[in-house]
Amino acid sequence: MDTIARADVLVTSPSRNFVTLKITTTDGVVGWGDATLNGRELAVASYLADHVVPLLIGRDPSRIEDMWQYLFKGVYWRKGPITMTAVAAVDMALWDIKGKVAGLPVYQLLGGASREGVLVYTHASGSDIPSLLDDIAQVKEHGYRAIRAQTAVPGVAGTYGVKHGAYYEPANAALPEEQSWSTEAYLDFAPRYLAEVREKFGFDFHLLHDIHHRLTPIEAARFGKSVEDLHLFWMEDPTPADNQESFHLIRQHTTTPIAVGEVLSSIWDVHHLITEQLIDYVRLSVTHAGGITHLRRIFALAELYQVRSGSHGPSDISPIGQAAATHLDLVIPNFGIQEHMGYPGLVDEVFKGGPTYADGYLHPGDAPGLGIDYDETAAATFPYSPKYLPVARRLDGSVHDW
Ligand code: CS2
Ligand code: MG
Repeated sequence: MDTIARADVLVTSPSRNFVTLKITTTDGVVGWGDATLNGRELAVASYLADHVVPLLIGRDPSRIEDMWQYLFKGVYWRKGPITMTAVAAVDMALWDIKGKVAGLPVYQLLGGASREGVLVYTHASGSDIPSLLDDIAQVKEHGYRAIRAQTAVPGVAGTYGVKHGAYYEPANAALPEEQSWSTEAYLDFAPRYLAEVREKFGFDFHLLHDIHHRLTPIEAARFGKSVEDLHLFWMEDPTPADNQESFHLIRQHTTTPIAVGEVLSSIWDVHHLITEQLIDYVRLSVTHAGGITHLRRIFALAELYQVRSGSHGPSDISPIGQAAATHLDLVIPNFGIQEHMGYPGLVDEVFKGGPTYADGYLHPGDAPGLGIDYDETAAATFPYSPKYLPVARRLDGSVHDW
């Protein structure tokens, strides 16, 4: 019987940090899993190397569900982003191996394609309204049918979501940068710039906006109401979802669709949001929510309540995680949209292959497994470099939600 012969945890930083799990079987089949958790990369690397790798050796790589249960229930300390990212990496690597052994792409193992391609949204941003409008024009030229729009807020230094140079990367400093925040300025400005976007470009594309947990429920309700005639595809993370109940308040006031999930990692973090129909899109990622096995279960629950998927796909999920997401997206009946932020140039020196983009859609391709490779020699030339997400402070100096 083919068993797991070894597992290696690899950390590389081609412009930003990525953690990768490589599982090798006694038959020499290699599976890749993404274990990247922005700003906490080494915690997941240690969890895997110190506590998970020793458990894998000698096990049957074909028993994906059993391995998932073993690593989730068997460890006693379940859930949480570190654990669920580590479990996700093992899960992804085992699906990759299963596909390679079967000679089939993972989406075929999951039930086959339900659609021709995966609708994606990408980012546009600007330091002011004219530069946002220019950025949207450029993004539209690349064929994107869905665009997330963010602009710096006047009087607020370092607003979330705005590029500094050619590329937007929120984890930008060896110690967390401190940025400022004013809810009043944001609530006054954001609806106005989103209205200008619709005025200039019309309604024939999906417009998204990320609030990044900055509002209270009643503020989010006011925001949602004020942009209703702009027909946003969604407002993302209007308020922190630690208290799932609080979304009832937002729902009572606005029909603007709501997307939540990027900082959450298990079905228990979203089950109330889903079963009470408090959100329209569930945005957990394969990488942070226990892999294909667990995210598929979350999407199946969501389907019963007409909640669609909208998976998180920023540059801090590696191309392996993005490939795994694309396979799942192609199959599930309640797919909504997939984030496709793209990567800075050096990343494709390490990660080879993966989904292809054309005309607003991604496709995972038909190579066996996840369809992506990792160049270990290239990766070794990019050593880990600590990079943290910023911290937000209100104008009076107190800490705000990031
Ligand atoms: C985000 C991210 O993609 C998104 O919607 O909110 O940019 C997020 O800030 C990072 O993934 C944090 O790790
Ligand atoms: Mg977001």
